[in-house]
Amino acid sequence: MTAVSKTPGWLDFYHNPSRPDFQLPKGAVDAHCHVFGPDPEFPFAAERKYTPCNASKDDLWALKSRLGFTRNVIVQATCHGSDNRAVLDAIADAHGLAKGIASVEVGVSDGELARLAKGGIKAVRFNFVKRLVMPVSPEILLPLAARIDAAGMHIVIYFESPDLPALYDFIASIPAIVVVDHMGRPDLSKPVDSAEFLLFLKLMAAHENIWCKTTCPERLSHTGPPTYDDFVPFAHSIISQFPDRVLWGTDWPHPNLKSHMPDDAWLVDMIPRIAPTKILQRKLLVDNPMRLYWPEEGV
Ligand code: 0GY
Repeated sequence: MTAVSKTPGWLDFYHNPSRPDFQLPKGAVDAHCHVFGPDPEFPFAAERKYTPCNASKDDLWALKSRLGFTRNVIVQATCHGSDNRAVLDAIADAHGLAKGIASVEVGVSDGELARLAKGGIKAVRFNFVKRLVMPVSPEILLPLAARIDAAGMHIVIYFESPDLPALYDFIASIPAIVVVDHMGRPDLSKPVDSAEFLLFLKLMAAHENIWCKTTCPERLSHTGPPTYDDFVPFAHSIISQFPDRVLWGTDWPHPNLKSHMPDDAWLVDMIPRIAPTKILQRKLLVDNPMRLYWPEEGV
């Protein structure tokens, strides 16, 4: 079978990233990353909105050791639809050092949810980003959220900040842990005390089951690489207010970036700027992800 062609203009991940200046704490978790294919072993879904480069589990393990991480949480990317085999294969290859976030059809059976949980899947992602998927309505997702919770998993949710007002009540009503991707994608050109970002902080303050990934300077920043200065006040605000409900990840291999591809070491070197103390760094990178994804380790 011949490999499929990448989306025109697709930026491949950065090969041979630098070693970061910031030394990660022992046992650090990259809690948001993906694998793409490799196609044709793990073919991309017919309904995908983009065709990426291949980015295999072995490429991910090489990045992990280059940057100094110990564990990964691998998020099913939309280019694989609800076929979670590439993520499950990576988890099985990681000897306990990787867990996963799946995507499922709304009609998924309880048996399939149990199978995913047994394979190391810890959550199901609800995606409301219209350029990536056809979003499913909250009324349909609520009963599914209850079934996911019953299967011992939580919810990861991806949306863009203009959609938060419409999704607010739905997110607030989910009867399980909810992890919001990329801080709900705030507009970093607005002030950190803009109504939009304050609404997100209000959501987190009001609901102790809601967590957040302080991820994606490379995706959200307007000031740009390598220091992504406008990202810092937003991520720092969340980490300082909710230090026990924040996670960090690389987002490697950075799907759909248009302007540049970061050297992943730049992203790691952002960490002491958004989490300036050793205590915050340990919560962000070790204690919180371990509690959520490896509770059996009792860290
Ligand atoms: C991300 C971001 C994106 C893509 C996906 O599943 C995906 O295709 O997550 C994006 O394009 O914003 O979370 O890595």
